[in-house]
Amino acid sequence: MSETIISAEIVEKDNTARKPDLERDYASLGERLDRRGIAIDAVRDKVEKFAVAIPSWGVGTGGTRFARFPGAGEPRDIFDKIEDCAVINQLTQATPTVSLHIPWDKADPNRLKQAASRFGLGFDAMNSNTFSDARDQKLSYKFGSLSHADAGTRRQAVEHNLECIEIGKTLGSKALTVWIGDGSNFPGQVNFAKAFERYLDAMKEVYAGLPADWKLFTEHKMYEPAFYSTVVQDWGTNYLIAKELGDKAFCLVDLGHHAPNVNIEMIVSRLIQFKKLGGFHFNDSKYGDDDLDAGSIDPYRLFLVFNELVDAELSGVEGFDPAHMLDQSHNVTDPIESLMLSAVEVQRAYAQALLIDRKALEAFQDGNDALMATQTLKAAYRTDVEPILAMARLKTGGAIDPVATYRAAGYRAKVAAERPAVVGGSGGIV
Ligand SMILES: [Mn+2]
Repeated sequence: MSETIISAEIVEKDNTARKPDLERDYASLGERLDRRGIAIDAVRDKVEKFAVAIPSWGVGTGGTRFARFPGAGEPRDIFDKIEDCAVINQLTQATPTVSLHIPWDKADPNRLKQAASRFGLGFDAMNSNTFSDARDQKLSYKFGSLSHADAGTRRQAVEHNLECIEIGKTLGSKALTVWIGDGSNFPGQVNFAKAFERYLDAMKEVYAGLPADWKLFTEHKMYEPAFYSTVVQDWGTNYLIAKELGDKAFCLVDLGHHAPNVNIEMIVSRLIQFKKLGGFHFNDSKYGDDDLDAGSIDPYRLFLVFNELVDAELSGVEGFDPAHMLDQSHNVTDPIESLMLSAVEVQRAYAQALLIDRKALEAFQDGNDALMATQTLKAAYRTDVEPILAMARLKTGGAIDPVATYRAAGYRAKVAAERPAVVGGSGGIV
């Protein structure tokens, strides 16, 4: 039995008060879904099994390019971060794994493994960092890493990625996510083709170091920190990379890494169709890589992404098994609260997508009934699935209302007393 951080009595007390209303809401929704030919318990079962990984860097205050305003009780190191992640999973029962960033989270892998398993947590994809310079680093990444003009710098970046794989092997991770900040700020600064060629050559060495049962995720991003050109700037380039590297290489879609108004759900569909969808960094954005909470700006877009995912799941696309991770930065909210709600938002989009009448949708598509086709999606999206999500949490030992229980437990005040404020910190936005 794994340890819990929030006392069971507090969770129980809050759940007991909310349970009668939840049961009524669940029964009422069950009846309405039944009329649509949907068994509510089957949807709840699927939601219970749905998991999304927490990024270790997400539990600290991220800040922006301009300033960082540290919150109370911020994690001092990866072990504090693991405790915060344990709280998120205890209350939501949706986040059983943590995604680490090296070197930010560097520590004895065996100690890390122990610390996580105390709370029943595992490790998701490892993330390498060649977009900033570590304190004792020999060569700088100021002008790039895996695509750097200098062979020594590229070698150093390759070695770092291989080290991430080594650490991940001990932790039980099964994937490496690579995002680089390489690119240029001015026209003419970089030769596009040569830089991409150097990147591919370096990534081939990283790929060669992957264990047989691992996956390699490459993450594209349109701009920032490079503001003129980025080596891995879009899903097309990302697809070329995955194709070039081999069967264990897949594309990772960070929802905030596209131009405004780009049809992300169609990108997802294309990557599924050509067996190169590796997974997601869920977040939301209004303008750029805003790293806002999942579903906070455009929940319909999140739903439309899940429409594609559920379509693939139900049609049994071979090898379809995308990784789900959050990737957010929190400047004005308690990171634990934001991450709990984001995990729930991702689950919500999944549950809503499970309610789509796919037979009817297909008939409307084939019959060119645009109005009814789009209404079929809306009917599922408009359904308030909260009782399903809450019941899934209650059944698995979580909180009916995670934020309310978290606040009642006074966790933030408790850790604020135990963890002295840190200067600087190791947050980041990727
Ligand atoms: Mn990301």
